[in-house]
Amino acid sequence: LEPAYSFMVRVRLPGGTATPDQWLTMDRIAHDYGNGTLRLTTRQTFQMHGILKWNMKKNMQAMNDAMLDTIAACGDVNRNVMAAPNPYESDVHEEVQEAAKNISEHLLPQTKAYHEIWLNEEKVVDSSEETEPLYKDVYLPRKFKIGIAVPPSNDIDVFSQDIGLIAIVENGALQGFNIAVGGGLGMTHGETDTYPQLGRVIGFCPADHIVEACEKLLTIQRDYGNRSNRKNARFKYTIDARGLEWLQTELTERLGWSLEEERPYHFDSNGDRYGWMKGSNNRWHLTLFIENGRIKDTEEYQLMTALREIAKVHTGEFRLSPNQNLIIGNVTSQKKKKINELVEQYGLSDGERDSALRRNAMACVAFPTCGLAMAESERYLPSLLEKLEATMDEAGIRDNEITIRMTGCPNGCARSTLGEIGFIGKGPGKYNLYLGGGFAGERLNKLYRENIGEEEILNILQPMLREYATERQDGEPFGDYVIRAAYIDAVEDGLQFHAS
Ligand code: SRM
Ligand code: SF4
Repeated sequence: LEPAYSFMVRVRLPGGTATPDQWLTMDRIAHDYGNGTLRLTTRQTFQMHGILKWNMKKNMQAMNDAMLDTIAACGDVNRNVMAAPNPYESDVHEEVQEAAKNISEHLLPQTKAYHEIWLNEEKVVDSSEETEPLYKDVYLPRKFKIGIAVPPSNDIDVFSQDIGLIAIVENGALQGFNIAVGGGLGMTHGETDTYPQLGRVIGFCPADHIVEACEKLLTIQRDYGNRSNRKNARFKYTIDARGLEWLQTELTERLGWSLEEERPYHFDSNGDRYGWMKGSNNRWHLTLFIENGRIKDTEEYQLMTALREIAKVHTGEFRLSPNQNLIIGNVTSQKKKKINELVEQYGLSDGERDSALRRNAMACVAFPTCGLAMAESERYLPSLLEKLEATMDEAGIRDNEITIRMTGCPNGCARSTLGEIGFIGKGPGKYNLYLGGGFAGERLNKLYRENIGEEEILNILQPMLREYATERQDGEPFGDYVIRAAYIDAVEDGLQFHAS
C-alpha cells in the first residue's frame, strides 16, 4: 500500500495576472484535488495544498489546459516575477506586465523534464544532451527573485528582491527602470552572518534593454554566488562580500555598455488601495481585502463561492496583489453593476469594514502546512489584531495605517523584517518583536524584544500605540515615530541589522 503523500503546488504567474477561466480552473482543481482552499501568496500567485501524489499528474494537466504551469515557481532559479498591479497606473500597467512576462520567460530553464513528467510528452532528447544556456549544468546557488514596482506604490516591496526594478514613467510613458540589487529577507535565528538586506539602486536601464540587464545580473550570481554554504548563497551576500563597485564593473563588462544615472522616484507606501477606482483606460478596478490571502468558504463568509460567481461573469482579469489581496481588474462599465451586486450579495470586503491595521497586515502560511514553521502565523495574526484594534479604536486612530507583518520563522515569507511592526516566530506562541520598518518599505525594522508571548506583546504595544496617537507629528508613520521616540535605532544597512 502506498502512503498518501500530499504536495503543495505553486503556480508561475508573472505579474500575478490570471484570466477568469484560469481562476475557475484553480477553483475547480482546489476542490477536485486540493484541500478546497486557495492561497494567494506574497509573490502574487496561487498555492494549493493537500494534493495527493496520485492526483498530481491530473492536477498539472488541468492547469496546463488553462495555460498555467509551475515551472520555476520553486527551486534555485529565477522565481515568479512580480509586477505592480496598481490600477492607478493603468496606462503603463500593460507595459510593466509585459516586461514581467518577458523577463520570466527569458529566464526560464529550458529543460523539457516538466513536460515529460507531467504532460506525458515524449522524451525527445537524452537529458545529457539538453543544454541550459543560462543555468548551464549548475543552475543558481540559491533562489533568485525579481520584481517591478511602479512609483509611488512600492506594493511589491522592490527593495526585498534580488533584482528590484523601479519603473520610471515620464509623460505617461514607461522609459525604463532604476535597478536595485541585492535585496533579500531570509535569515536564521542566532546566526548573525545571515541577515535581511535591502536592494541598492545602481543605475537606470532603458526599457528595451531590461531583459538583457536582468540576464547578466543573474549570470553574475550564477558564477560568483556561494555554492558551499546555502545560508550565505543569496545574491545579497555575493554583493556584500565583493562590493557594489565590483558588481557594476562586472555588469558593464558583460553588457558591453553602462547603466545610466538613476532617475528620481518616490514611494509613498507598500500597501494596497482598496475599493473601486477608475483606471485611465475607462475600465474599473476593484481591490478586495483577502485576509492573509486565504480563499475559502466558511458559514459566515462565502468568499470562494463569491469569487467563482464573479469569475463566471467577469470579462477582464484577476490580479493578485503582492499584499495577498485581489483586484478584479479591467471591469467594463456594463459589468461593474453585476459585479457590484455580487460583492454586496456576499458581503465581500473592499477594505471599508476592516480597520486600517488589518488592511495593512500580512501573515505567512506557517502551520499546519509549512514544515519550517516555529510558531503560528496565518491562523494567529487575526486574533492578535483584534486586540490591537481595540487599542487603536480607544486611541481614536482606527483609520491610521500601520504595517504589521508576521512570519512563523525567520525566512520572512510575509516580508516580516519590512513591517513597521514585525513578528517572527521563535517557538509555539513565542515571537521576536521588531520595530521601526519604513511605511513605504524603504527601511528594515530591528529587534525590540525576543521570544515573547501575547501578554507581553500587548503590554508593549498597547501603551506605545496610545502614545503614538497623541505624540506623533503630522503624517508621521508609526515606524518613524518609534525611532524618533528612541524606542529603537533605525537600520540604515542590513549589515547593521543585528548590531546592538
Ligand atoms: Fe517563502 C520557504 C511560503 C514568499 C523566503 N516559503 C518557503 C516554503 C516553501 C517552506 C519550505 O521551504 O518548505 C513555504 C511554504 C509554506 C506553505 O505551507 O505553503 C514558503 N513563501 C511562502 C509564501 C506562500 C508565503 C505566503 O504567505 O504567501 C510565499 C510564496 C511566494 C511565491 O508565490 O513564490 C513566500 N518566501 C517568500 C518571501 C517574500 C517574497 O519573496 O517577496 C520570502 C522573503 C524574501 C526572500 O526570499 O529573501 C521568502 N521562503 C523564504 C525562505 C528564505 C530564503 C532565504 O534567503 O533564506 C525559505 C527557506 C529556504 O529557501 O530555504 C522559504
Ligand atoms: Fe514557513 Fe517560515 Fe515561510 Fe512562514 S516564513 S511560510 S513559517 S518558511
